[in-house]
Amino acid sequence: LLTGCGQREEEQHSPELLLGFSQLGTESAWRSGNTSDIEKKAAESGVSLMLEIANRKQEDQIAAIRRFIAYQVDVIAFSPIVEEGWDNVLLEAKEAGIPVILVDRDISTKSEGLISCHIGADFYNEGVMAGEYLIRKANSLQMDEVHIVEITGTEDSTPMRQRQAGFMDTISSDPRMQVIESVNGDFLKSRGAECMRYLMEKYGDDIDVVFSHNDEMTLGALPEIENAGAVPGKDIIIISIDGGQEAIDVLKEGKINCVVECTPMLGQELMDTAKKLKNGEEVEKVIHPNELFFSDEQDLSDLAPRGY
Ligand code: GYE
Repeated sequence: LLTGCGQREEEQHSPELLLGFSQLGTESAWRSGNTSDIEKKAAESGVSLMLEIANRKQEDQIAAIRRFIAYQVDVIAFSPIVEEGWDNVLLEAKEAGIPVILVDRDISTKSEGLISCHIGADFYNEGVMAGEYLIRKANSLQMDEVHIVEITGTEDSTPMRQRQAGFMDTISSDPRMQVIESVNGDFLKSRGAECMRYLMEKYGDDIDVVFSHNDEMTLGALPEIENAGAVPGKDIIIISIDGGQEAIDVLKEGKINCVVECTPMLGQELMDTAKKLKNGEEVEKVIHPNELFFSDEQDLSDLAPRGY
């Protein structure tokens, strides 16, 4: 009798679902906002979350996924730092019968059926929006040559590859556009600063545009432009991606010209999808959130706080 009561109690209080999530790191406001949103939405949805934050190392993420498998979680989710190299651990998850959701970044694999769903932004389209803005801006300033430097995100990561591809595909039909150098800033503020210092020393006044793959690197780059005696937003057109509060404030000050939104608020979709997978329901293969775009073409005085 006692055991029976105990069991019923346990059933009532046990969480609906145990979700293991491997976050790739803490490199940006975007990343911290993404982690907090997932923690918040898990708590609100009655999902018990095993959260592991890797130190931007693929092997840490693989070890975390192996712990989730050993623990027999219901669903595994992770944000892969790079696209290649996940097949072995994902096969192990598949053999254990645990569905896997990709959050934010994608993977590249030739194996079928390793992933149930990918919830993340359309990074290619973000690059397209950045390129389209630049074409409009060059038209309005009547520029006849546009010298661009690109500060890219982590090599071999989805947002780095797709943002670059979308941007290049968009500007390449415009003969004024010329990317004079592309450097790897690894999505880090400190690297953004180093890259910009190097670029200012090498090209100085020749730079018309900085296309930076995230806000963190942009915020690192701006003081380096000023130190070199140029005015960001005026002498050099600054294009960024993410749309965190700090970058939006700097956009309003006029030192950034355009910020393409990439929302980190993926927690609710993740919880809903994980529950469906646990119940054996069908889910969509790819889920892209809606995204906005902010620039000096708009009045942003009424913009709500960004939340990251
Ligand atoms: O743009 C950047 C973060 O993968 C979309 O990673 C994410 C990117 C984001 O470090 O700030």
